[in-house]
Amino acid sequence: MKQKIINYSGLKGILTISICLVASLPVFSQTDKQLVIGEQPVYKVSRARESITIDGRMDEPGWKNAEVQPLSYFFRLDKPVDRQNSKFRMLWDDENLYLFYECEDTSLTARETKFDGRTYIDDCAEFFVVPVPDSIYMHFGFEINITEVRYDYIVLWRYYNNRTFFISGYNPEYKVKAVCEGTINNDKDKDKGWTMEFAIPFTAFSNFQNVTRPKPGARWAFQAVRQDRNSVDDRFRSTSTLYPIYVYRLDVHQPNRFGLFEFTDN
Ligand SMILES: [Ca+2]
Ligand SMILES: [Ca+2]
Ligand SMILES: [Ca+2]
Repeated sequence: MKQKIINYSGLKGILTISICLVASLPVFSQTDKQLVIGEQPVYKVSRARESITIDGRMDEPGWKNAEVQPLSYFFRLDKPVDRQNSKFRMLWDDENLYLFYECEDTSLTARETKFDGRTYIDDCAEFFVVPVPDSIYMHFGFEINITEVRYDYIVLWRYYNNRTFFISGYNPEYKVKAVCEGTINNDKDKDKGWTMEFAIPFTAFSNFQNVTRPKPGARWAFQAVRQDRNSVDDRFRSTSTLYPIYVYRLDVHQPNRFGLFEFTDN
């Protein structure tokens, strides 16, 4: 069977992915007990009843209706200061997925200024998603630092010779806004934290989203991650995740550790 996996056309990098990709790549079933230790909880995504303004603030009443989950699985912890709390929320409507990250942070730090650069070394919100209810070897990734520098890509996890490939030429349209309480890149003072609000249109997933259309009851696989860097001169950062990482240490992209979210009408 001839497979067309990814085709970029024009400057916008319009993505087309054939359904063959889903059928042909190896799949970890969410119910495969050999691969999944315990059942991952399903995040229930409430509907946004009114328009959401992407301003980094939770002023809209809809956010009060969103399920709140802590990013409570920490790794790469060095000092107690590295264990800072984060909360994750998500909503949806007919056009968009909305994300909200709310993070305590005593030291706001972000150095990357280059689009598609190493934002993940900074204070950074990360979201990995694939519009199917299974952990396949491919996902879409969004990693935005607190100065709103974007790194977006498609991951092909351990795709060839056990190597993982990041296709950074994927540059979808979406909105993101961060609000910082404190001073960025000043180690001398004590900051309060940051928030980040996203609207990712379903069109960012191109025709892939037709596999499991957003509607009540539909489930997609995902992971939410926060990177926490606390020193301007040291690239060390701690990491916290919504779902646990416990097979390949430090690899937040391992797809069989993703959880699921479910679109609801609530
Ligand atoms: Ca808002
Ligand atoms: Ca990109
Ligand atoms: Ca920090």
